[in-house]
Amino acid sequence: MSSIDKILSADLSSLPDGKYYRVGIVCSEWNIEITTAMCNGAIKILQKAGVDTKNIFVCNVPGAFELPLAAQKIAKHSEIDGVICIGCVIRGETTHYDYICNAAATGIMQVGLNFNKPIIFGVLTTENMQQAIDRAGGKYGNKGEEAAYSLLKMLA
Ligand code: INI
Repeated sequence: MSSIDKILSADLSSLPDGKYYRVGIVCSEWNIEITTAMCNGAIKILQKAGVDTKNIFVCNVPGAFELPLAAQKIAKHSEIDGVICIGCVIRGETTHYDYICNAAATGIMQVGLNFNKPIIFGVLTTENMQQAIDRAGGKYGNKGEEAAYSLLKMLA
């Protein structure tokens, strides 16, 4: 069973119709193999839902800490319906991890509340690289796909 089947309980017809949506994706470059896999997963689900490829706007930021500002810049455009923020923070040996995770989570939520639009938290916060691999197309699915599904549900 693919990860999308797991998310949707094998009912692919339950994806909301995304034909008229315009979506931003902000993808962090830290742990780029992971975030690229998640970003591709998100795009795949948006396209499967009918979102026109020309209505998916992807931009990159250096790290998860920068996700809220970029999401805000995209969300302020009235024609954008929602934004997916994708990142991967892997715990190191300092509290740096906590600061980045907290800032990203709080900032992303704040942008959604400020603009009254869904801004999706597609950020992996893991103990190690293996846990990230497992969630970026591995044994626990692809959290980028789930982020896109969450956005579509919120828009619907
Ligand atoms: N950014 C991440 O997205 N993931 C990480 O694992 C990470 N680590 O480990 O430090 C990380 N740091 C960079 C941070 O997001 C900012 O880009 C940087 O602090 C500049 O503001």
